[in-house]
Amino acid sequence: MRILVQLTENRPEPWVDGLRAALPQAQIEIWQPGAPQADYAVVWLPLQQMFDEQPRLRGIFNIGAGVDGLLGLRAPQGAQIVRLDDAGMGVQMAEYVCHALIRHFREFDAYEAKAREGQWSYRRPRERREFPVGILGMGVLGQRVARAVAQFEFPVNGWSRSQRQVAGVRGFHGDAQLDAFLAASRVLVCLLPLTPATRGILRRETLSRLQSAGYLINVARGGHLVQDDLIALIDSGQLAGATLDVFEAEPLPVDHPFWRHPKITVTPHASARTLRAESIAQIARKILMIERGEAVSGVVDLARGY
Ligand code: NDP
Ligand code: OXD
Repeated sequence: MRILVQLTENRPEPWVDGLRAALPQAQIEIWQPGAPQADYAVVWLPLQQMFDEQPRLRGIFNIGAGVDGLLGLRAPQGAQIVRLDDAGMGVQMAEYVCHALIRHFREFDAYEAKAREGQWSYRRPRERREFPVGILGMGVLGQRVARAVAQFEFPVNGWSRSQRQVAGVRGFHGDAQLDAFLAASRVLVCLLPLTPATRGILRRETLSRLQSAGYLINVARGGHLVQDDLIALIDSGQLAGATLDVFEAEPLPVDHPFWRHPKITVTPHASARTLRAESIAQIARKILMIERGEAVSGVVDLARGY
């Protein structure tokens, strides 16, 4: 079995070493133009040239959960595209979202500002029932986040494409129920894949349907958000603020207004990092399953976009 590794924005060598240790029977190399035909590829933002040159690929493993970087490409016909399925990202995402939510709900930013001035000053306790959390995208990560948020006893709403029943979550699905979902939510968490159907979903029209003083946590993709609409809604007081981990252009340009906005918290696409050891173990396990003719989870439907 032959495996090629082609990673943009990531060093391929540690992946090659890890894959060789996990699959000693396989021949594993960094892809170069003209490489011999392989069975599997491990990729991040792959080049069309590799797909064109490798028509015999049977599996293409994306080292992230989001496959938006592959959507414009023509993959070899017989290849299943497989994304990371949690692989240690779920718990990180749960930490990140709970931190952002609780920091906002408990007003820790205001406490920190007072502490910097040496001031001992209380804030009025807020009611968590007045902070229902709406999660856009109830897949692997959305469900993990919903579970963590529910542990802190916030009401949780979830929105997905198909109908889903998740314990402790009020479920909404499809475009027809989006408005009702937004109206039932005050804190909005975006955990959708970026597809033609979801691009720009965080815009004036949708964000202004949130309960008053709404708050946005975007941990999915920058392309979900219409940036100017967010700033206008915060500046007008309709939204209380936002925590943003992902941006249309990454790194976020140094002169971007998000960096300095007092009600926007920015992190550098760090909410759930790909963990190499977990990811390699998952990919190796799935390659062996495909070799045995078994079905694997996390197979992407390119027509659907995720
Ligand atoms: P999944 O594919 O498991 O879940 C996607 C969810 O979105 C599903 O519930 C799906 O609905 C729903 N969905 C998709 N399209 C629509 C639509 N048009 N309308 C309504 N619901 C829709 O993905 P993951 O949970 O694993 O990951 C989600 C995203 O998180 C990734 O695509 C990636 O962009 C982002 N991400 C960001 C990271 C970061 O560091 N910031 C790290 C990892 C991921 P249904 O259940 O019906 O299929
Ligand atoms: C991912 C990411 O999609 O890191 O996994 O953003």
